[in-house]
Amino acid sequence: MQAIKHIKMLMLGLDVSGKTTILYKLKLGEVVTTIPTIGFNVETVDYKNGKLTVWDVGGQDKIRPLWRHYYQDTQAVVFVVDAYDKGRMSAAREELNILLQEAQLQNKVFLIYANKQDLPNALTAQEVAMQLCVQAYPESKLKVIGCCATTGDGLNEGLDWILEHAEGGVAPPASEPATSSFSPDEAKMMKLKLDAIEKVVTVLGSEGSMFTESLRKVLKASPSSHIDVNESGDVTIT
Ligand SMILES: Nc1nc2c(ncn2[C@@H]2O[C@H](COP(=O)(O)OP(=O)(O)OP(=O)(O)O)[C@@H](O)[C@H]2O)c(=O)[nH]1
Ligand SMILES: [Mg+2]
Repeated sequence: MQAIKHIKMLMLGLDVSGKTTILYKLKLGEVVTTIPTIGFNVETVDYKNGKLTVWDVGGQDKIRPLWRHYYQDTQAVVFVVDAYDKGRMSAAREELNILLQEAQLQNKVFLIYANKQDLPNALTAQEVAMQLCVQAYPESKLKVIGCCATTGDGLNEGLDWILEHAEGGVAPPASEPATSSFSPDEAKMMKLKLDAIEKVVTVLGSEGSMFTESLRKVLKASPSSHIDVNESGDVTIT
């Protein structure tokens, strides 16, 4: 029997690109009605010999500075593009470039889902690759795959590529949302992230506190020190 490969996948991309739809299509095999994600969703997906922890983080521009709080322990970045939204290809390219240059994400594999292939005149995977200027990357590092989250077409092809190319471990990644205990350092880090997120989402209104409440439960975190965060998501603790 093949050993189980544990992979933390971080799914990012502009808002409305289809990340949450992809997450629940993978997890439940169903199309769910989504609302814009404030914060994140996380699910574990069993696929072939992989146990994939898939983090789906909201992509609205106001909350993009928070993406970097999720980089740690990531083995595969899944960048979702709305292939129908030609007007925002350059914005997608800018965000992707930031990720590709990020120190913590060096040596990680990047899967790009060119989503919404069901819509008329959506850009093909090849056209998306051109728009994002990523044709020069070797296929073992970065791959663009056309998909449709609502039918599921192309999604498994992407997971196959990740299973083949992501490093993965035999034990769960440290940040898997287990109900078991975190080490003191991990707990401190998660609390920092939590408070940073909470500060920023206050600008978004009441949805912000709803999601941090559920996050607190998962992390068994409680507020203590004074946390400050600036507009780019930098955190100081006093
Ligand atoms: N036609 C079509 N619509 C899709 C597809 N995938 C997602 N959508 C629709 O696109 C809209 C946005 O989908 P979400 O999954 O909420 O997008 P998201 O990337 O999670 O957005 P944020 O949470 O704001 O970052 C929804 O109305 C989905 O039904 C697809 O493959 N085809
Ligand atoms: Mg979402």
